[in-house]
Amino acid sequence: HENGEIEDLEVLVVGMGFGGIYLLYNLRKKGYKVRAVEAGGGLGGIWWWNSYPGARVDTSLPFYELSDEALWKDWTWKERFPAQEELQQYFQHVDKVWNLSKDVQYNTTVTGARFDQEQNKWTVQTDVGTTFKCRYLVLATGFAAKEVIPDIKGLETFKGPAFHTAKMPKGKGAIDFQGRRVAVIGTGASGVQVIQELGPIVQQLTVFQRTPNLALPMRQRKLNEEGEQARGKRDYKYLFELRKRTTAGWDYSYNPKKTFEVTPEERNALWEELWEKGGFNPWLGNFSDLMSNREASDLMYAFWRDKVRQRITRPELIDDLCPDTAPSGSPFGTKRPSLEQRFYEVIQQPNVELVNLNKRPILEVTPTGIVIAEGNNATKECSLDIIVLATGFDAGSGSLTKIDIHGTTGQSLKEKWTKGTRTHLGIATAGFPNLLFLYGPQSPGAFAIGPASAEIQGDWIISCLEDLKKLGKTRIEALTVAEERWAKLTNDLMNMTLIPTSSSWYIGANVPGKVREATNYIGGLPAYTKAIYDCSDNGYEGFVLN
Ligand code: NA7
Repeated sequence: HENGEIEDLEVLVVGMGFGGIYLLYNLRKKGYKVRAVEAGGGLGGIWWWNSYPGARVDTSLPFYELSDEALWKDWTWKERFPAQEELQQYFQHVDKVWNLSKDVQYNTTVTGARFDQEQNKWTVQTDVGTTFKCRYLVLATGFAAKEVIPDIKGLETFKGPAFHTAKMPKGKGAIDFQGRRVAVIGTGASGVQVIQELGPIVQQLTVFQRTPNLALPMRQRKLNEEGEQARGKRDYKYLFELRKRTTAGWDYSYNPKKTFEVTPEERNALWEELWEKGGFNPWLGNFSDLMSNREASDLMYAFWRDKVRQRITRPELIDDLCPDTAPSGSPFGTKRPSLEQRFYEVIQQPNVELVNLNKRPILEVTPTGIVIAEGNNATKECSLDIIVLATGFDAGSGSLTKIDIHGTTGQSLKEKWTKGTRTHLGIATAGFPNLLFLYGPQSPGAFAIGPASAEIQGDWIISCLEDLKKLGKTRIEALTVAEERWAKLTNDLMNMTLIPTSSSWYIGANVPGKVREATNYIGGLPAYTKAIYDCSDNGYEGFVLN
């Protein structure tokens, strides 16, 4: 189609990360007239956008890939936790095998959508002028499509490149960090990765840290092609089944025992074992009360602290990196930990300065650097060439409310969710018929492995559209009472944990002014799968079909 022309589709999928890709391919296979739009220039969602040095997934293989044998049989991974470049190659492989790009309009951002009640169809506007008409609009825009840009005085006056980690210039105009003076603001997962990568190559790195990261060892390693991968692939079918049946999509769940049920020797033995395994093992393979019992969390914090302190050779950094007790707003386990490779060594390099923002806050950004308060009314300007904002995302709802969507009530989605997100099963919301979310807020989304969440929800959405077709219906809408129930459930589950005591994006606490509520359903993949299929088995309970 040409720009400006309206395409009349059964389904328009927005976003080509794992979720959108899975849906586009499988709906097309079933004969649907379906197309996709993607804001980026290629497939991969966050793996297209996040191209900062060191960007790497925190989920190991084979759990972080699609389960179709046609895709994995001829694909070989090089590392246990692949970097963005390798993930990009994987998505190109998926594109080739599944032949997706012919149905994707790239470099196109959906700006708004209106529901036509006469026809039960959506009209969808984009920033390039193309308009789509579709029966069902599926937003697979991911949990991290809206960046958090800190409100720092003078930021816009900086002369050099200043960008969020998800928006680093690519291709022509790409950034050369070699020998430059660089600032990184934020020490979350993205910050840790970019810091440990840049430290060794830049002239000077200044790290602005608000809260120390309770980073865990990644234990990265190369995968041996013939032996290890070929052997591993014999288990793939079993592993892909298994990932649907564990809480977060791994081949393990929490240890059924509680922290204080075992002897100190048993406890330490398990912790040492999990520490050696690396990855999220010390978090998601830990005792079952790690995230609900503050004493358990604090004891695990002490274990973590002592491990990290063994690597600190500059004692003046101990309080900033691994203080005696868990940092405020960050009990162990309540934030998604980063997986580090050599972060604690890099942060201690002579060319790296750690600025603890609680002691030395940023006063302003000038055209040439960042001015910080040094105490006793003294200030200091850090001279800089480049500023990297590793300041995170308006997770979950932010990816959806940034689109100007109007359903049947006159209220936009953003207006509807001002006082709190409301969805039925994390998939739909009242007043917005035929609008479906994949990997959206109040779904397992980012609290479970991405491809596993996406496939579980994607399969359900497909079976839902198939049922509607069989029943001769053209409209599905969530009921208010059902979404109130689901919001209560997702928040009740979250409130059973310590997460609400943290400043994590899991409860929207990282965005000033955002409602504090569960951004994800944390009841685990098996319980979620049961909930969505109980709903459809009971005649789409909580929805009205017309
Ligand atoms: P995160 O994990 O939300 O980290 C953001 C970091 O930025 C974190 O250290 C924040 O400190 C810091 N931050 C945010 N706003 C500010 C301001 N205004 N000033 C200073 N520092 C600030 O985002 P990531 O991109 O690292 O990771 C997101 C997810 O992607 C991650 O969980 C993985 O799933 C992959 P804070 O801790 O809030 O004090």
